Amino acid sequence: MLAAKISRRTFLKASAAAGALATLGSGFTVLPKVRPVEAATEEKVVPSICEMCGVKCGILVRVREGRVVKIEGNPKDPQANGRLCARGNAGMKTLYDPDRLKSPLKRTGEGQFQPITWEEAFKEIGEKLKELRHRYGPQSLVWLAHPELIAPWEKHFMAAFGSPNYTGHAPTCYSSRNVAFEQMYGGVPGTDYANVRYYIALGRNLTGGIKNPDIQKIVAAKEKGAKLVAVDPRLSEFAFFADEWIPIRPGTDLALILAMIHVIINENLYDAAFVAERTVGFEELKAGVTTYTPEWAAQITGIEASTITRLARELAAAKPAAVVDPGWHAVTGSQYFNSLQTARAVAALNALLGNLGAKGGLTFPPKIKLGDPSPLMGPKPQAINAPRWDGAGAGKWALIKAHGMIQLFPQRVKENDPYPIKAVIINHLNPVRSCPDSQAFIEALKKLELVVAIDIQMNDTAYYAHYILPESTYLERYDPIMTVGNKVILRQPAVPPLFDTKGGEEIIAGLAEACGLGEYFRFTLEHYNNALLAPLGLTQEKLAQEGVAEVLAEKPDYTKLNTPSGKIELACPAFVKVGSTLTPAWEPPKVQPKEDNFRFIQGHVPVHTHTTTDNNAYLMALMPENELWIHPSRAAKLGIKSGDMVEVASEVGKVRVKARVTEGIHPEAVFLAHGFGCLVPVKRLAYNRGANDSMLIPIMAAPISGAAAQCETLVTVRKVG
Ligand SMILES: Nc1nc2c(c(=O)[nH]1)N[C@H]1C(S)=C(S)[C@@H](COP(=O)(O)OP(=O)(O)OC[C@H]3O[C@@H](n4cnc5c(=O)[nH]c(N)nc54)[C@H](O)[C@@H]3O)O[C@H]1N2
Ligand SMILES: Nc1nc2c(c(=O)[nH]1)N[C@H]1C(S)=C(S)[C@@H](COP(=O)(O)OP(=O)(O)OC[C@H]3O[C@@H](n4cnc5c(=O)[nH]c(N)nc54)[C@H](O)[C@@H]3O)O[C@H]1N2
Ligand code: SF4
Ligand SMILES: [Mo]
Repeated sequence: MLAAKISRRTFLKASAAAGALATLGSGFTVLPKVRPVEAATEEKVVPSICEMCGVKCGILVRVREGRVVKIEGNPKDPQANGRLCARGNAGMKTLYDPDRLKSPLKRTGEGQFQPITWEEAFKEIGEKLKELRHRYGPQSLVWLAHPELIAPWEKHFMAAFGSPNYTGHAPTCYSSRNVAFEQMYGGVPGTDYANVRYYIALGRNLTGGIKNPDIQKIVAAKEKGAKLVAVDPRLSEFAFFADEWIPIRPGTDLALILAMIHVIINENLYDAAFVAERTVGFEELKAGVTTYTPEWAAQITGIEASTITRLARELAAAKPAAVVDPGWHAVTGSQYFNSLQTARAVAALNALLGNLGAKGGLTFPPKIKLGDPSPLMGPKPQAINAPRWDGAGAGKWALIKAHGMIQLFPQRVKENDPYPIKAVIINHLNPVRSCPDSQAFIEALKKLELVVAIDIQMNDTAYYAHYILPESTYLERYDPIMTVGNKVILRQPAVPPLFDTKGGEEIIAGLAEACGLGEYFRFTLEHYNNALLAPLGLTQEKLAQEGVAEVLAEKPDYTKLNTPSGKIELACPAFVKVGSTLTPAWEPPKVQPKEDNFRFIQGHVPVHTHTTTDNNAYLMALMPENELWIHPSRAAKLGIKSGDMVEVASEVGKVRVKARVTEGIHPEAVFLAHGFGCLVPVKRLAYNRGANDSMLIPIMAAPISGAAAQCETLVTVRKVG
């Protein structure tokens, strides 16, 4: 049984130093046991934070003779709990990747770069930024990032520069889920996975789109007898692990959830006391779902009406330790035009179960009161009047100020709309492959007067930059502190930088100095961390010893939510103001495949992180390329067998990739794992391995949430070899 195999011991002992591989039947891959590293007198153990994905588990880094020899989970860290996933274990190969960026680079031609000094790089970038600000105004600079621990520094730089254009990756990931829960619950709750008794995942692939702490908890819940249901058009890693797999027609989860609400209200299975005390708008919700019967939903979803009714009854019977996962990326996050309505329906259904704040239900994290570093951070930046480049936060996009619409960047650059964008700084992000339409993004980068990429490796986006500034990896640098639950955690270097790289804070302060904004950055990262830690009686130095400290945290008050009514808004006027319905309502997905084409769906895999790990030797040994999943009934008609090369084509691009014929995919869809098909020859392991999904996806913005809706893409498939 998988649950037994992913034991604490396996996680702890799994080491990236292993050569041989063990693959569990689910496709969830862990590395086998190896000899424990022998304690040597000179060995030091540095507690720090993993950055092989955004989850940031606590790690213990073993260093011998100045070299990292092993990375383990920190048992004191609430996320790692002593264990790491395959990617966390493989971090050494990112540190010691021979293809890493080793010094600042300046572009000299297509794919050609020359090493320059940091002084030269800062000076030349600073002069260009000053010139562009003078000619086009500060809003002509956009900063794109996957916001990480350094994000407050990036935002401070942009505020000092006078540009409103700091933009994260949200619409390619979680915008719809966040907008729904922010408006209805006042924030996005997590799930108490450890204690859940009945759990439904709408495409939330817990064992594939991994969050280390959650996977450990859901395994524990399963061991205690929880029932796990995976709704997914694909036999995902979680569908394999769960008790029941419901292979839904893609894009139709909204109908399933609306019908479950219908059943739970009609059969009086909801938590009436909770609904009366903690929600508003129940009568409107009830009236809104009268026509959404299981029979209606069966026709749309392809799931039998009796199954829908059974799932609703089983879920309600387990309340309040019963949850439909709010999700992350896929269905409720950003992949469909109706993702926002789906997330709203999920939020409403959970409320009917009365699970907010209950054991095994939805939870908000406790809050730690940190200090205010702003007195250190120079003069108060002037107010900015220019609108954002992407329009987020105004008019029909009023609800997405914090999320933006990064995917529109190529169009806005091309059209000089709403004003000329002339320069971009891109940190910890690879939009050429993580945003839709890779080719359009490349064209936009070529049009700009200044492109600066900050990364640890030459990614597909940096390849088009005028300047590349190499950041030290997470094993070589400090970062702003982070908090999880009631703990504060520090990232600190395990080894000094191997090459001529700098920490993010030095890069940002260096850029600021060079464009005349030095007065905003007359403080060090240690000053900054100490200011945050001051109320807790801690300093960076003290925290460095164990890497983790437990502190006092304020428990959330579920009786007073951060919504206009202070309660869960089942009927939510905020959505009406931006042109939507008061309560969750059916909206079909944007596109519908026919007999000669497919819906193109994508997702993440257990042993890689997006496009970040495609040159990591250990992880590439585990999974070197992706394959196109196609159903046997469709493959037969197209004469396609497993292993054949196929061409996949959409309205914006074409890719070639191997086919994998499998019953584990809905016949109307084909699936490709995200994160392959690197376009840059410098990354020797990654280059041209598998196919780049983003090449096929047109640029879109779903109504209200602005989500990128990557799965609203139609493709044709033909055999080419
Ligand atoms: N078609 C399609 N597109 C998708 C997805 C999908 O499933 N399908 N998934 C979406 C999702 S959920 C997300 S979150 C986004 C992610 O999209 P991105 O945020 O662009 O993530 P990556 O593609 O991994 O690129 C991250 C970059 O950060 C760099 N990096 C890693 N560590 C460091 C560091 O310590 N410092 C610096 N400066 N850089 C570092 C890596 O080398 C890499 O170049 O992609 C989205 N795009
Ligand atoms: N190993 C690993 N872990 C990761 C990441 C990673 O890249 N690698 N990325 C991290 C990030 S940034 C994120 S956002 C999360 C993402 O975590 P998830 O949101 O759980 O992961 P995705 O891979 O985006 O999920 C896609 C699943 O949704 C299914 N799906 C597609 N269309 C539909 C549909 O219409 N209905 C239903 N019910 N299912 C559908 C797909 O088949 C796939 O199994 O993972 C995080 N953890
Ligand atoms: S989930 Fe895995 S890769 Fe992500 S931070 Fe944790 S150990 Fe590292
Ligand atoms: Mo994501």
